[in-house]
Amino acid sequence: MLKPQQNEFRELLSLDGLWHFEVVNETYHDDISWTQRVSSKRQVPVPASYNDIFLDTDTRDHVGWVKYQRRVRVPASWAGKRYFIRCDAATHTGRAYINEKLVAEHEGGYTPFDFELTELVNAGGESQLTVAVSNELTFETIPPGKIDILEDGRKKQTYLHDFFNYSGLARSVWLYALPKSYIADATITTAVDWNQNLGSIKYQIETCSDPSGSGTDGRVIVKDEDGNAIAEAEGFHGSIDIPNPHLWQPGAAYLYDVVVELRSSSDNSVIDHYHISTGIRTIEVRGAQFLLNNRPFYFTGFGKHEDSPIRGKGHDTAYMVHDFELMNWLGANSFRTSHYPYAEEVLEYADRQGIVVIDETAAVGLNLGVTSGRFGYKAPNTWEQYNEKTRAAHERGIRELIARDKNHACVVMWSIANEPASHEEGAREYFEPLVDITRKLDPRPICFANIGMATSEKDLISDMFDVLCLNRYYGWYENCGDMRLAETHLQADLMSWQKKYGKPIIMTEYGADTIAGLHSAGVTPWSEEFQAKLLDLYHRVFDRVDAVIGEQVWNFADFQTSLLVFRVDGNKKGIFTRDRRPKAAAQVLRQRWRVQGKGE
Ligand code: GCB
Repeated sequence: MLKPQQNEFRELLSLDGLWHFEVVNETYHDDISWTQRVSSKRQVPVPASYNDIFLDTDTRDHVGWVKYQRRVRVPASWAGKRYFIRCDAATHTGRAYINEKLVAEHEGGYTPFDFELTELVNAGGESQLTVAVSNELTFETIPPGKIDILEDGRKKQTYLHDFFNYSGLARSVWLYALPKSYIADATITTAVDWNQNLGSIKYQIETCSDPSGSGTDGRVIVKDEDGNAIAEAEGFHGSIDIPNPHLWQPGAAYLYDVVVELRSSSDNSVIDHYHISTGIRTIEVRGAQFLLNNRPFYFTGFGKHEDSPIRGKGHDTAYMVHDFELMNWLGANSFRTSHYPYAEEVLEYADRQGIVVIDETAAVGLNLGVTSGRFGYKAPNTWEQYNEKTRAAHERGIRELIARDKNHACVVMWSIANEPASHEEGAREYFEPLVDITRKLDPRPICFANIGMATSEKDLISDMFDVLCLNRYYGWYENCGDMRLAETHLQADLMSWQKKYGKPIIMTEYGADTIAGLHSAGVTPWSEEFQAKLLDLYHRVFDRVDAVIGEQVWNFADFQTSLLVFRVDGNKKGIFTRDRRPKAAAQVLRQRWRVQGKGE
């Protein structure tokens, strides 16, 4: 699961660019057609969701498979190495073929998969790479969805989240080479003994050995930010002391370079190495406080989305850096990767910038009551509709998220679901094993984002989690436009959680849809004034409730949704428009977080 790197032992080539592209017609199913040559007349950029690239709605709203194809040449100089391809994401199911051979299949649209080419293509040789991608969501996938057949025979995908089901190869694809014996995985955890001001870096290395090669040893070297080696240790696992550590702090990141080495036992020569940027910091939930480096931390920031015009969920470095600049301008110190794991580059950048991340799985929409409530019919019990396969997919999602992101200093908590039906019978049985698995995999605190209908009296699972993350829409979905009722209800709600659990509370969603440029002296919903005033109201209430240790506004920017009568070209709860222009509410946040220093 280690992200590929380039160094003197490892090679890395990008396969990004234009790929040949075809929407798969439902009628072909035999194996040959999957790998037939795709015409070069239609090409699509990678990385990008394909939906908004073209102008026809048949492509945009296609339900099922599409094919991406290109030629891949393995450099002749890679002879004697092992080489692989990695798709950083294929949303939601990916199948890879080398020439006619199926070589990989992966479910889960936001985590990577790799496959080996060594035995299939000679160094110096060329082959055809086809990646088929399906966007279908069912009751057995995460996130879940449902496919109906329309009266004219077309498939229609519905799902239980509002963001648009962007599909395709939205992240990079890589060709990379490793030495025959290599470092397969490394897990780093850090601790600090506050009495002695002594930091420690614990490590565990997994290797993959060449059966015909000599034995191997592990070694770890820690370098400071200036590149000076300051400590080292021998062995595949151990702990390294760092006296007077330079801490990774929110807003002031410091990253040690942990160099993991694989050496030959016979002559001690280095066979492979891998660099892990490591921040030394501690995380602890104590009573109703969230301690970062032994000091109470207050989260300010957003629920975000990977979403931008034209490229959909395609990773874009320019948007990423600009988004972080905007967050910094407001004084935001954190965000949640609502509602799926984001591109790894985003976490690397958050590590570097000292931005705190709540890292979420793609388990959004495990709640049949949400839409039915809105349309006024009674939904069946959620947990009777989902089954063991849903839970297995959810478990895989948790495992892959933690395997991918465990070494990031920025990740301070795992969110294992957004707005599940935590108040319906069966929720506890569904979540208990998932909580156990998450805790076994990693020591970080865990949470899920709670929906308003699962009140403190009705919710059945919150005692199993470390932090209460609440999504609330008083003044918008409830008591729309009524600021007085919104304030009373919000306060009563927060107080009831504080009283019942005594755990820290983060408001992980609050906000109102707002049309940029719509103004109203009477402060009516949808206007910029209303959004600004509503945020003020929430902040007043947060400051009255001791257990509230964070506020993340919904959403950082406007984003595209599926077609719904109450969404005009998307969800407009952004503090920024989709092209990142600030609405008036940005000044409310800037005043509170940057000028008054809430969260510092
Ligand atoms: C929610 C969801 C989020 C939606 C938001 C809204 O509770 O968690 O995904 O976008 O409400 O604006 O409706």
